[in-house]
Amino acid sequence: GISLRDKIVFVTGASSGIGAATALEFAKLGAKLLVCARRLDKLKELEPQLREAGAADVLCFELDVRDRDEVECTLKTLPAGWSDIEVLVNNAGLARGLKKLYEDDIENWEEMIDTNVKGLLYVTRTVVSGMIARSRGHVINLGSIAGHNAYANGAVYCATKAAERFITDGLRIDVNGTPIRVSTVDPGMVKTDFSRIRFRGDEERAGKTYENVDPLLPEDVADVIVFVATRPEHVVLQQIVMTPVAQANPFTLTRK
Ligand code: 8X3
Repeated sequence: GISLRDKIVFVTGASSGIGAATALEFAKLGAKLLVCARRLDKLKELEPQLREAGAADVLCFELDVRDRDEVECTLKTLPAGWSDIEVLVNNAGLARGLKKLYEDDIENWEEMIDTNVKGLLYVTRTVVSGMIARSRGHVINLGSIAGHNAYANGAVYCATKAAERFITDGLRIDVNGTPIRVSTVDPGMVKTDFSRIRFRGDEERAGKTYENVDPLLPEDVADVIVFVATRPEHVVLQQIVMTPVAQANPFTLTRK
């Protein structure tokens, strides 16, 4: 595959889970890691690990992708040497709640739509305009099997991931004719803070999600993201769907 040594890789939501694992995998390739999250303290804990793993350099900053002005301002005024983003991994995202649509908490919807859809758009708009100007770059979005099938009590989360899938496809069409590549990696069950966040700290309910099943690990997804990013420049892996073997789709899961 192609080398990402000294190339800038930007990962959003890098403080934990798939984002942190992905930053670490790119660090091993000697990339320059540009990482953001809402929790700067968590990122600061990750920074020495990224350096130790081989990152050419690391720049951590606090960013809430929902804040449109903050996204634009921060990304347009990156320090010297940090603006030529080669790979953007749009990882920031979350699920909130698992309830019937007509009983669900509207605040949960706002948070998911603002982060998973609007936040992704804000970051993409800003970063891709630079990629177009430089005539190079790769956007890798985090989708989900939830974007392929709606499941019970997850209508809005699934809708945000379906939106992500179509935004990815639409963007790929819009950059067609340029060297820019656009991909989506769509995992099923991954063992991260996903369920703890979805269930707002209800550890028992969150734990049950991963009981008696070998879920994907964040590193499994990071591995695939790095594979996607390192294909020869004429190759684009448009969409990768990956699940634990025990999971065929969101509602067909066999527990041991
Ligand atoms: C996470 C996968 O199926 O739990 O996006 O929604 S699922």
